[in-house]
Amino acid sequence: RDITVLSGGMGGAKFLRGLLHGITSGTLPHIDPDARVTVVANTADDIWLHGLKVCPDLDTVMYTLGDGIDPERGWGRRDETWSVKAELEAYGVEPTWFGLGDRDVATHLVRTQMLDAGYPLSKVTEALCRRWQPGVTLLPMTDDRVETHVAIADPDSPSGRRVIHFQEYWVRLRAQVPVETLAFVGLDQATPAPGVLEAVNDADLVVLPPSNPVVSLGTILDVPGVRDAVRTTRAKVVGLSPIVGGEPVHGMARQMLTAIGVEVSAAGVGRHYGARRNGGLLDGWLVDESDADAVPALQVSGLDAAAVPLMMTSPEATAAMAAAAVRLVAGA
Ligand code: FO1
Ligand code: CA
Repeated sequence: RDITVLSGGMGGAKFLRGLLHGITSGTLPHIDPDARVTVVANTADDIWLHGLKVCPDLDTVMYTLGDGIDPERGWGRRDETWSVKAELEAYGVEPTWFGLGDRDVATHLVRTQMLDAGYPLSKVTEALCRRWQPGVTLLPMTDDRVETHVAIADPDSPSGRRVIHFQEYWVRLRAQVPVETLAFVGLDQATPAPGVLEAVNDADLVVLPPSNPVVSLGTILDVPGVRDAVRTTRAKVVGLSPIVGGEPVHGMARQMLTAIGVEVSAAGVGRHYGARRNGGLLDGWLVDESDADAVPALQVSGLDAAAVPLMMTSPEATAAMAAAAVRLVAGA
């Protein structure tokens, strides 16, 4: 069986670690221990900084599955040091709000050098993964440059607003101010990276993990061709809610969902993706047990839904979530 997972950064990476744990331990129904996993990762929070191309979601997945991640932060390298950051600050070079660790910088140097030499991001990612051996095929959603920008209110600006890079919104402003609009620069001109459409079309199972539905999975789905591939693949498509008990488990889903007019609830996100039999994306939608009361209404709207514990507290707990997701669509 081939499994394809569309992934953002931390939520997706954590889910993938549990999924791989479930596969290798043989606890996923109908899935062989030698099942292959392909990950299509979001690249819309990528940023150029100090002349370097930084791909946070690709690196978070690669480091997490390659056991190089800092487990406390959930991003960047373990045992990190920060001399480069301190030296840049001593020069007064902006931005100082984004931390490139010394070990992490090596990844960005290799990536940028290969991009400058003409390799596409997908080839660069393959090369980086030769070191990290993440146990999955890791694909960027596109080789083209795509960047998420966020418009926020700014009374000092003549237009009344200011547009900043997604990373500035998330890291410097900690997502503490409302989003007026989101702009996904380059997204509608982007083409899927080699292997992305095949990974969706030829899979037996496509999983939408509990990643951000707007700035992680929304951007992957909006790469022209990807959403249609998910709609029409012969694979079963199952998603796991990133909203638990009416609250985003992690990150900035509230601001982002509000900005695109989607209700911040497990049911709201499920309806946003939609049921495949009604032209949407999902065969099944898994919500947390605390959102079990949403299941009957979701089923009425055509979506097979079930409620199980959805907190990724350990690889074992996450593997159990993955098993429930497989079970939900296995019979469908
Ligand atoms: N997150 C932070 O909160 N502060 C940082 O300084 C920071 C630096 C950073 C560098 C490389 C990288 O791969 C990720 C980094 N992140 C940092 C995480 C990143 O901002 C995000 O969490 C995501 O892009 C959202 O998925
Ligand atoms: Ca992300």
